[in-house]
Amino acid sequence: MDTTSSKTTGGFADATPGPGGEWHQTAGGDVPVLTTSQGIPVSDDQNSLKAGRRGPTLLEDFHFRDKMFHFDHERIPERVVHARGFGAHGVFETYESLSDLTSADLFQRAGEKTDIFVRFSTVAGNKGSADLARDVRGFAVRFYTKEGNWDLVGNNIPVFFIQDAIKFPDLIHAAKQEPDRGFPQAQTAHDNFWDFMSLTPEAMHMAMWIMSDRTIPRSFRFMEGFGVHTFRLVNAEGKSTFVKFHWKPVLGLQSVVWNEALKLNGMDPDYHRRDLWEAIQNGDYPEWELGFQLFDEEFAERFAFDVLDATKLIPEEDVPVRPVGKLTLNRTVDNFFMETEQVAFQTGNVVPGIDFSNDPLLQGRNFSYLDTQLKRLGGPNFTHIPINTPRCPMAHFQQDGHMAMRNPKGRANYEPNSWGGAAGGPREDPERGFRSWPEEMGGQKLRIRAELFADHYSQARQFFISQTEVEQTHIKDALVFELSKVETPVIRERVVSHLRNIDDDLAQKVADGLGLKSLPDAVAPARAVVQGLKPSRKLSIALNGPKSFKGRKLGVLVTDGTDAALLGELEAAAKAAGALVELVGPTVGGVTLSDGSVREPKQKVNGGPSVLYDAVVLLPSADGATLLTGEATAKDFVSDAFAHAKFIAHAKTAAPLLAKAGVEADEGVIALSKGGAEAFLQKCAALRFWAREAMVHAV
Ligand code: HDE
Repeated sequence: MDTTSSKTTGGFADATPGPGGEWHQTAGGDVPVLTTSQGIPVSDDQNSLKAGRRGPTLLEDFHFRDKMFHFDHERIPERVVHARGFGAHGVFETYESLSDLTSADLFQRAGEKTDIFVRFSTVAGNKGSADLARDVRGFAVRFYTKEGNWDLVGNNIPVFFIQDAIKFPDLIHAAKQEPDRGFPQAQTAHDNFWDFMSLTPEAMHMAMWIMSDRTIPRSFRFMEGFGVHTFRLVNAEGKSTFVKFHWKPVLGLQSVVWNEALKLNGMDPDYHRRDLWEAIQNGDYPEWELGFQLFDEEFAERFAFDVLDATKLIPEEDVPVRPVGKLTLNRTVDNFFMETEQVAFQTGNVVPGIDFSNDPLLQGRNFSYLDTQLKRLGGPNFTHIPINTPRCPMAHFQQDGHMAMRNPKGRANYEPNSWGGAAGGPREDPERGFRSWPEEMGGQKLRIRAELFADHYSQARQFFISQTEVEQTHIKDALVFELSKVETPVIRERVVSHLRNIDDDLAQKVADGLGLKSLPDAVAPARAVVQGLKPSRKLSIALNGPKSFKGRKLGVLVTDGTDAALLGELEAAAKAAGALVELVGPTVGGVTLSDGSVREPKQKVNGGPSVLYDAVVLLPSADGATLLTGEATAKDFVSDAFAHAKFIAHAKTAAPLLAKAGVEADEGVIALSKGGAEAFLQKCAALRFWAREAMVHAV
């Protein structure tokens, strides 16, 4: 089946015309006749076959049985983690030849284009959970290279909770719903999670990241991706270079605020998938640059942390990220299940020129990803599913198994054989084939961790001091929020004991936020905290935001009598800035503007809250504003935008609504008059008027 082109017919995706290019059976024109799954034309799909007018349904009704049997078996197990995800197709373009570093075919030629498929996801929530859960985001990329599939299965956070894959089942059990009650869903604000965390000091660096705004991205389009582990690049001469992979969004980083996330989950649980779908459908293709952080054994030796430890990162100030190519997402899927659900990423999918390191987390993943597909997709032939089929020639002797679509042709199904030439089938090629980098190995078999793995707090502290003041406050608020949901006091206190090794001021503020009577003693660190690590700008979202309002969305409140000229100017300015405008009104049926023209708002005000937008503009007429003062959701539209530190522009006529919402004028609240739209949009590039936040959050 071809998943690369859009279908022109509805119904079953395999509804291809017969050998003569004609439908065998048509219901008129190009409309095919409905058939059973065996191709038998169906005359009546509304009524089952019955004995007599009011009699029982007959077992003989093969059409009913065929339909119901298939429906009964539509579900497959959801992913044990990263169950909720959203995928899209795109292309990766290599900037320049990297043959000095790697023999990977996709990096040999400048301008080389490689098809890719990306799936973004949350980790803990089940398939039907909400997009804005506080959670790590998966950022899994498949490159369909000319020498096989390379899967870079990353996250939007460069470090991980644990150091050894053997702890992964414990971590995930603790994070997901508690087993006796089956809740809470898609959130870490519960006892089991923080119990595990507080008993696992290696998780403290990650704890800082997940309590930061990284776990509530505004959109998949505005977040980074990381391969997390150290990998190896190997060139044609067999020279190896260590590498860490980075994805950087061209539109800059952006997150929402926590109260906004909570509201978004109710108003639009599909907020992230809708955002990506709409951006691609509108031709506003999201882009990321792939970057390499390259280093050698000598750096690895001298670096203060172990490069095989996935709870550590290498600051970009120490090893800069070299951009090597650009990923553009330019096509939505044709079918969610066929592509997004059935895609089977595997960390073990590497191509010649790319190799693993000994990171014990990566080593464990290489087992898990292959193993899990067997359960999820039901058999070993999942590479026969189009989204998983390499887009390069394949030749091997694997055969049979459930749902085999392609068995090798001919007599030879083993090698060596005596059949010779093409009849003998494929042979290995020591030159072109994948060769593992011949690292020296030795020593005893031991269940231990290398010494530097015992450093649990140094980089947690570095992350914290790299944040802006607003971001530090958000981390504190998130910790207080999550731990306030923890019912067992000793767990709350244990977390604070760890925080004391990260930042004493943070520990004190969290203790105050939790109402602790006194500050608990610090946990004794297993290894001395490295002092003097410098802040790294790249670890902050706020310091890596966009340069313009491009790709962002304005919510504009309109009513009958809205100033048409002002709205027109705003829309033109937004278009020029590459931003989207969505109208919100008292009804979706239409509002009549001051010039008599009629516009249909996309949202009714109670379904279009300001949390859906990056900034808002209030353009009601005087009568419209008075009308809206009686509508609680219109008041919320304004008061939420204000509380979430958004830029608010307003016509003079909006004054009653601003008053009703309790808005106090500040530099983020802008009176809009003719000629002012462009300046307002320029201001919006800052995304939030953060100075307001401290004024509206007292506890
Ligand atoms: Fe995963 N992870 N993981 N993970 N992971 C899965 O594979 C696992 C880890 C990541 O969109 C599963 O196909 C182990 C780190 C993403 O389909 C499973 C360990 C990182 C996705 C699995 C980790 C990730 C998964 C579940 C610890 C970032 C979604 C379904 C050693 C670098 C891929 C599946 C998609 C999915 C195992 C840790 C990223 C069970 C054992 C670290 C993006 O195989």
